[in-house]
Amino acid sequence: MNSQTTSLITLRGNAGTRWCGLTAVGLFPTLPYMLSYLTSGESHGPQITAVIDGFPAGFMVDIERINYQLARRQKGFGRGGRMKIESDEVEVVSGIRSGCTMGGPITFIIHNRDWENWTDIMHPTRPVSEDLPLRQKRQATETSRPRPGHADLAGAIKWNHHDMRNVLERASARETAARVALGALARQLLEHFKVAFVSHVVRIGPVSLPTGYNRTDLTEIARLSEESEVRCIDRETERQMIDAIGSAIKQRDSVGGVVEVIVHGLPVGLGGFSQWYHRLDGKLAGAMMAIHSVKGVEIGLGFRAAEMKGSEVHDEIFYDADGDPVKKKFFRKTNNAGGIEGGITNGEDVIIRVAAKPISTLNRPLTTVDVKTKKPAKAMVERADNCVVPALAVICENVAALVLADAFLDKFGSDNLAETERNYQAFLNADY
Ligand code: EPS
Repeated sequence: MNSQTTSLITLRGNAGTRWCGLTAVGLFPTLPYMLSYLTSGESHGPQITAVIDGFPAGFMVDIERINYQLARRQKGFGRGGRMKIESDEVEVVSGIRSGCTMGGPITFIIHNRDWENWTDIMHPTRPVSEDLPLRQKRQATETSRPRPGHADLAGAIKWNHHDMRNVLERASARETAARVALGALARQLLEHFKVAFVSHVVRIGPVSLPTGYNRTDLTEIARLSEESEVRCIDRETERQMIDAIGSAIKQRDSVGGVVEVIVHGLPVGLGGFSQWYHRLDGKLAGAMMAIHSVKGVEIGLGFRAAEMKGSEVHDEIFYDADGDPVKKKFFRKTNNAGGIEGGITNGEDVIIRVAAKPISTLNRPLTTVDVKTKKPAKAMVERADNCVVPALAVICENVAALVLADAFLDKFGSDNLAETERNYQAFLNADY
C-alpha cells in the first residue's frame, strides 16, 4: 500500500470533508478540492478521456469555446507533423444534458485521429503482429533506448517495462489536450463571473521579450499574442523567436522557453493561509509544474524578488471609495506580488510565469543505454515537436483556470450555479 492509498483511507474517515482531489491531482494526496479531475488515454490510442467531478449544476456549456481552446493548443511554430493529423474536439459523454451541466461527473472524449495509423501497434487486446511493415515494426520494437530527459527510463524501471512504448504513450504531452478541455470548461465558469485569461510567450531559447511591456491593456496583449505564431506580443522579438526555433529545426534540436499567464478579475479572498495546502500560489505552482516539460514557476516578481529590498518589492495599498467591489475598493499601483499575498488573491491580476525545458525527443539523438543489451546506444527517435512553448501558453492558461475555478467554488459554493451566483453577489454587496 503506498502513502497515497494510506491517506485516502485515513481521510475518508474524516466525515464531512471532501477529499476528492487526491486521486485526481495526485501531487498532494491530502488536499481538499472542490473540483477533481482525472485523464486517461495513450498518445496513439483510440482516444484521450477527461473526467471532472464537482462542477456546479445548471451551467450552460459552450462546447465550441472548449473546441476553440483545443485548437489554440494545437497551433504554434515549431510543432511537428502530428498536429497536421489531429483536429481536436470534445465529444461529451456524461454530465451535460441539452447543453447544461447536471451536477454529476462530466466526461469528455478527444478522439486521436492518428489511432488509425497505430491500431496494429496500440490495440488494447490484439497482440502486435510479426508481419508489420518496416516503419511500424520499428515503432513497435525499437523502444529500448530511453531518451535522456524523458520519462522513458525512470518510468520503465518503475513499471518494469523493457518496451518503452508502454511508458512514453502515457507520458506524452498529448495528455495536455485533456487538461485543456477541462480547463476550458472551468474557464467558462470563471468568465461567467467576469474573470479574463490572457497569456503570451516571453522567452524562446535565448530570445526574450524586453521587460517593461505594458500589462494594463490585456485585450491588446491577447490580440497581439493571438496573431503571432509564437504568441509573442512584440514583432521584432517574434522574428528572433521564429529564427531561434528555425535554427533548432535545422540543427535537429529543440528549444524551450517561458510563458506568462495573466488572470484578471478574480475577487479578493480566494485561497487561504491557515494550512499549507490552502495556499493558492502553492496550488498554482503545483498544477503548472505538473505540465509536461515544465521546470520552473514564478508568481509575480518570482525569483527577482529575492534580489531586491522589501521597500522595492511590496505593493503599497490604496483605497478608492468608488473602487472595484471585486477588490473591496482597495488597490495597488504596482503588482509585484502577482495578485497573491499570503496564499490569497488580493484582487490584482494574478501573474504566473512558467518555464519549460526544450523537449527531450531529439532528431539528433543523445547517448543512452539500450535497456535490453545494457550497451551504449543512441536514444530512440520518435516523431516530435521542436518547440512547444506557444502551446504551453495555452495549456497554462487553461490549467490555471482549473485551479482558480476550484478556489472560486470553494469560496462561493459549488452545488449549483444559482447558489454560486447568489453567494458571489452577496460578497460583492457586503461592506468591508
Ligand atoms: C509527443 C510527441 C508528439 C507530439 C505529442 C507529444 O507526438 P507524435 O509522437 O504522435 O508525433 O505531437 O503531442 C501531441 C500529440 C499533442 O497533441 O500535443 C511526446 O512524446 O510527448
